[in-house]
Amino acid sequence: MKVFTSPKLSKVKVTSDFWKRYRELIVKEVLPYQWKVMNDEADINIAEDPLNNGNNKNSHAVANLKIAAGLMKGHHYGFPFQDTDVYKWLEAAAYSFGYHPNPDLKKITDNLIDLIAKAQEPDGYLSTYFQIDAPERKFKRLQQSHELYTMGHYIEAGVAYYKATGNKKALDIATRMADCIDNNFGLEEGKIPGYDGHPEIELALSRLYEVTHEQKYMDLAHYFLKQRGVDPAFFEKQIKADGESPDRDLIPGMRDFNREYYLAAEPIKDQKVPHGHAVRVVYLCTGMAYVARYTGDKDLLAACDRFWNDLVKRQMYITGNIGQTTTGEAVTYDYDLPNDTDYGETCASVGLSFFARQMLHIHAKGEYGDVLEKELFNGALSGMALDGKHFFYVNPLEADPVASKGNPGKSHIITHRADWFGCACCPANLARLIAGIDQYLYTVTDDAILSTQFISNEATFENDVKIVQTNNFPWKGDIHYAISNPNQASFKLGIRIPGWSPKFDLKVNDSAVDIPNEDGFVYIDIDEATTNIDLSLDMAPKFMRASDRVVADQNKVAVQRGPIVYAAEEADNEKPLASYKVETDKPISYEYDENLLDGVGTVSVKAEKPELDSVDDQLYKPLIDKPATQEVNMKLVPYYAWANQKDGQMSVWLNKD
Ligand code: FUB
Ligand code: ZN
Repeated sequence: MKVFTSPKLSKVKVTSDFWKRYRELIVKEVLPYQWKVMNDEADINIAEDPLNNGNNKNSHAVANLKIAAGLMKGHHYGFPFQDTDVYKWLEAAAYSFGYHPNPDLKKITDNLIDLIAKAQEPDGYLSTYFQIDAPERKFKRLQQSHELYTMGHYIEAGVAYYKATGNKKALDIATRMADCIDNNFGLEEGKIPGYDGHPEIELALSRLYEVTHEQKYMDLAHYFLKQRGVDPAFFEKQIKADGESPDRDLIPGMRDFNREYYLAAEPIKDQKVPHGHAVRVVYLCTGMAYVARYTGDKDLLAACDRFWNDLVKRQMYITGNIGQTTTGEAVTYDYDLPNDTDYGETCASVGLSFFARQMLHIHAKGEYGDVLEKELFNGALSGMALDGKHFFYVNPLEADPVASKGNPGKSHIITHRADWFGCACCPANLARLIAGIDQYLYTVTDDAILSTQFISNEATFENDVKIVQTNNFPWKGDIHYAISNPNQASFKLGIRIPGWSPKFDLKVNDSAVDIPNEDGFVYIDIDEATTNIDLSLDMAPKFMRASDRVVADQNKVAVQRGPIVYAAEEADNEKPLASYKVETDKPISYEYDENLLDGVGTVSVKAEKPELDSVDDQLYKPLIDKPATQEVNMKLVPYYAWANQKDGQMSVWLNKD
């Protein structure tokens, strides 16, 4: 019997035109712009952020670090987790060096590492809010403090920076932080038997473990996951001890959310479905998946599967966005998927991408690659404008500037991307996802290399194995793989068959082959010196419907072609968009327009459009008085690119005939 052993992955170079444009944008626009903003040197309007209550102060994120380092005088400004904007940016910069070496930027980031090292306390602690303004309250109000979340974000950045540049100081800061946390948390006498209100440290410690191979970091991550919810009153007890008066709150209103909101009402193994704040959910899930993978903890593994199923099968928008309500930026309940009041935070999509990537390591199932692809090409990507300098925090599926202005219940929905936010967690989070996209293309298991995404790339593996994938995805579905294997190693290549293309044609060395689809992958045995594979996917545009349990999408259709979900905009279709009735029995046409929105495939559907009632008409009338209608074309653009034309209504789900 042949033995298949997967060669280890060494490097992936992204060659996709679609992603090369975004990744160059990260280097040329996004990173410089965000650095300016965080140094308070950009001319921006934060007051536009509806969640910022008209406050137009600058970011102050770098200044906070300077004050903590003793290089500047002043108070902390911003959220207690303001430092994390800088760390996510640093992580994105680290990934960008992998495809775009940039000595000028590297000077800035090396100096930033020095600054962070100066700001760090001798015992490894670093959270500038507490260092500057509340040193006596360290680790005393973990429900709200975000201290472990903040340090976790540095740990992720430090690991990434060390891996990209070899800068040992960057890693030392991370290990010293992790050691500080290890010294303070745990069930031993004198330690805090708790965890952070915002999960993140679990995934960060797992990444630290991957690079240091220090078991204590995995054990600490495991501790946080096992301990969560064991004492459901942990946060309340801390608040009691730290001072119950609401003035003692670090973030007003945070104490009003219940234990479920913090995923801490009971141990994770007993939690049936994820509750609460969407980003907390997906960060926790990512940490659970890492730790389950490295420890084999069956309870955690079962929780990963449960949470995944609930989120993806019952609470995820067709664009991949999650979080249905602005109240607490939270998930709500199964099949509750309102389109015009949803939240769909960019960070939640980034976090779901992390979770999907980890689940691919646990089970070789195409559905994780499907969700990852959905985020990359829709829900996460919509978080940034084509210019790289404007961002969405909230990603609705239906929007109307008039409603956002006139209805307070919709004021969180903005119809053009903002310069920045008072709580600016999303912009750099998306930057790190895009800059690090090369890490999402392959999953190497013991017996197979899984190619999970159709993003052109050249990947080198141990034993001189090279896989070159070429295509013009997402616009075309012809995917070519050229595999060079000069030492004739034996391994399996698993190629994902996307859920949206159950029909596909596959050729190996020009001969058609009929290989079964196993859980979303086809496996090809590779042992020749060269192998060529051609996969043709079904790129016909399709009308999609939601489960009929979703009240908000009853009698509505969306259009999807390949992984791209489409949206109608007022810029292309006379409003109101809700008045059109799409004729689903008529064909959908597709056209690639290189001059629109930096080059996009657009689709066009036929629809009936009624003449609008006069404003002087009665508001209600007998159904029999039907208005005259005419057949029109509706033009749709990819959801990720919406709000890059003139401001106006947008809708993903369209009424049907
Ligand atoms: O609480 C820290 C971050 O701020 C969360 O992850 C985001 O949802 C925003 O609330
Ligand atoms: Zn965010």
